[in-house]
Amino acid sequence: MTAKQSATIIVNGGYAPATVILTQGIPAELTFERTNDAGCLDQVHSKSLNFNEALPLNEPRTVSIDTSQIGEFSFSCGMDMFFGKVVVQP
Ligand SMILES: [Cu+2]
Repeated sequence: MTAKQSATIIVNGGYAPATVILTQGIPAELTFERTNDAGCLDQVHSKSLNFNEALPLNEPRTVSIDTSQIGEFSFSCGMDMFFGKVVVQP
């Protein structure tokens, strides 16, 4: 059994990938790496996933994701223009 799951999201005019699939109950980390200076993507936040991070250019930032509940949880840029989501499945 995997002890941990992680994913890296490249922030470059949007989120790539924009959807991350995680397995319920396994501790998870998401790393955001902003590689482009455009727009308001210098911040990423999610109310449902309980994080709010500044993303300095080319400085990866990692957040922990609660995978205790199944569902879809969105995150977005500081101005809620660009969206991505985490899908937690059984
Ligand atoms: Cu934005």
